[in-house]
Amino acid sequence: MPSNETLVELHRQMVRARVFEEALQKAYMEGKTPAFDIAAGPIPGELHLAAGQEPVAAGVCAHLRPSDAITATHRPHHVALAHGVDMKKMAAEIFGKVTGLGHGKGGHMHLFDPTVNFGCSGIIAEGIPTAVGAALAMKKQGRDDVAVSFFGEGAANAGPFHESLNLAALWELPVVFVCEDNDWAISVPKTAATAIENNSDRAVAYGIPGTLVPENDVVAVYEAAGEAVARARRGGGPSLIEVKTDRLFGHFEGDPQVYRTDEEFEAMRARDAIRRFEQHLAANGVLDADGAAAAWDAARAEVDAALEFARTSPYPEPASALDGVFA
Ligand SMILES: Cc1ncc(C[n+]2csc(CCOP(=O)(O)OP(=O)(O)O)c2C)c(N)n1
Repeated sequence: MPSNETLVELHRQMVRARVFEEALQKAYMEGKTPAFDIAAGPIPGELHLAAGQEPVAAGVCAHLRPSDAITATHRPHHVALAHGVDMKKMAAEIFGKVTGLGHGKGGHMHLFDPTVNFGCSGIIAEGIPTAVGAALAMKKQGRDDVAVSFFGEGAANAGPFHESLNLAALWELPVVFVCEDNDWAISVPKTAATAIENNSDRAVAYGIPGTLVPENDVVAVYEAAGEAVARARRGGGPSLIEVKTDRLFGHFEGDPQVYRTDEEFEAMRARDAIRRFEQHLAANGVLDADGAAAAWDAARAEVDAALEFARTSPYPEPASALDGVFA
């Protein structure tokens, strides 16, 4: 069981991610309506939000340090924040500004922060073999760092998932594979894409441990990840974790979500992982309502400052368009 201090930190990280994404959601729609114009407004292009999936990021990243490597997906914000990526630089990148992590050239699906070894990609399953490569480097260099790859249940049906687990198992690499099963790959439900109910069962095919976290519960994720990260650090090789989580918003902002029912939305909102965790913390005397409210207030202040930094930063100069481009 995590200490009370850790529980409060898990809560803080989840709240930061939720507030950040709700603010982005609002900013994203500026100028894009009435007829949805994806190129308009301060955040042009697609935006994929992970609201609802905060327990996965907070529970796993609580065990990591900056020298550990993370690969995330097109839905990366909750993981980036939990791993210590600077919120201001991240916001600026999402707004396409020169003060951003990638000088405004990557956007929200391509956030890279070498100071904490964080990367992500809009290419499905791309980060899985990349994490295996990072883990191979760590092993060859004799470090006790670990690589963690976050990916969706849709990505678990792609070839790179299987090849990565196979090699990581064979070479006993320090990598933890974390599947965020939010049940949807865009508009395709998991049941329409695979006969496997729990991807954690696939671990057995590669001779590595597989753990199912059946609820979107940050403490359960923390416990499962703690074991997997410790095993990887002590040279015990890779493991696979699948967490049943919730994608509260659309696949991307502007997604009409005609493929989901009202009942599904109601059920998801009723079991919101942050609110349920707050009830748990209050019932156990860890954090009362005032303490929880203070965490939301602090997150709002941090997010306001980050978005203000992003909005007031300049765009890159056109003359710098080819800087940093491989030719
Ligand atoms: C190689 C590749 N194929 C297809 C796509 C288009 N695409 C973007 S997101 C997505 C679904 C991903 O679903 P999942 O892995 O479950 O992640 P989630 O969106 O639920 O977080 C697809 C097919 C892509 N980006 N890359």
